[in-house]
Amino acid sequence: MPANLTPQYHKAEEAYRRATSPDEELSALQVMLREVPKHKGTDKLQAELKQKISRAKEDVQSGGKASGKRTGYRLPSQGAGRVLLVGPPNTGKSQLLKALTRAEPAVGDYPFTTVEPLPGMMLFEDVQIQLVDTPPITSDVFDPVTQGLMRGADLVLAIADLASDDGPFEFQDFMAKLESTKTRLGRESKLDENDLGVSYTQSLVIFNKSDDPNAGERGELYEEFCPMDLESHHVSATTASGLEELKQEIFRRLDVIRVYTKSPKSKEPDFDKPFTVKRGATLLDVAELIHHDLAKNLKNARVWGSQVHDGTMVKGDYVVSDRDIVEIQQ
Ligand SMILES: Nc1nc2c(ncn2[C@@H]2O[C@H](COP(=O)(O)OP(=O)(O)OP(=O)(O)O)[C@@H](O)[C@H]2O)c(=O)[nH]1
Ligand SMILES: [Mg+2]
Repeated sequence: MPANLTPQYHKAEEAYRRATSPDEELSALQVMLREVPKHKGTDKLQAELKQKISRAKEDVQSGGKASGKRTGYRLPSQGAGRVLLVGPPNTGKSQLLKALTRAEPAVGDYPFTTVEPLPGMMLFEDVQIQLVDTPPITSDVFDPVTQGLMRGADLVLAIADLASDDGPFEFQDFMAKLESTKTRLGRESKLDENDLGVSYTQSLVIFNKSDDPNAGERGELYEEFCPMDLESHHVSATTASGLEELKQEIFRRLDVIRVYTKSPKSKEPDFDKPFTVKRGATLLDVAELIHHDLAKNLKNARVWGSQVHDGTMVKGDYVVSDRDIVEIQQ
């Protein structure tokens, strides 16, 4: 990927990776082409973008039939980020959703219990995070809805089964299936440098059913038959072992920080529900979350937090820190 691409380019690239309709793809690609620096070093990228734009235009005209890939399926986003549970059948994806949220998915000791995505909210400290359970992926099936959700997720948890001897082989099939598509697991979320159509979403492997008496040996089988370049965690959805650590890791991976607001009229901040923004976001981004007009009319704010003296006066470009309290003045 050429250096010195603008922040707008990277933002559009992210939108392209997450696009669920031809319209969204086309508008993201058009921004990418507009933003790419025009010189010899980017000739290849420009050509690829132009080609993708003409294909996306065909797709828009045919209502998505030209590629048949995008579904336009939408699941409303909620909370500080979306975490998708995927994997081979019967590994305990639904049981994990049940253990981590208040959702009540069907859990069954047979494959293909889950037939459609089901969201639930997980509370970590005072932050709500959306988890989404999905139907299983095998060498035969990887439905386009799950594919779209994977591309759009902030984090994917690939669930592996430590209680079945078939586990490592089914996981192998699952990984091979992903490799045969353009939607893959990665150490970080990005588009492939050599093929912009291939999307990686940051992922963790979760070895579930660690309560099984033979879990240790099966773990070794995974290492032998299915080596993976991804970080992993061992948990049990039924005994809850490892789940607290998993929650912490999920929060860490979302890379969000929380900000509490305080009205100039009241003495106490509102600690009930923090606003969450990506690390590196500014006060202006926080104001935008609260209300568009607040961002438009933003002049100053006072901040209480770990990186500033109490009540420091700041402007919209102030980079917020975790657990900052801000009092916005218009
Ligand atoms: N011993 C043990 N069994 C578990 C654990 N988690 C799930 N199970 C069992 O594994 C079986 C499958 O669980 P599900 O949650 O339905 O699995 P799934 O991955 O959602 O399955 P599909 O929807 O078919 O893909 C059920 O019988 C669960 O009770 C665990 O941590 N330990
Ligand atoms: Mg299920």
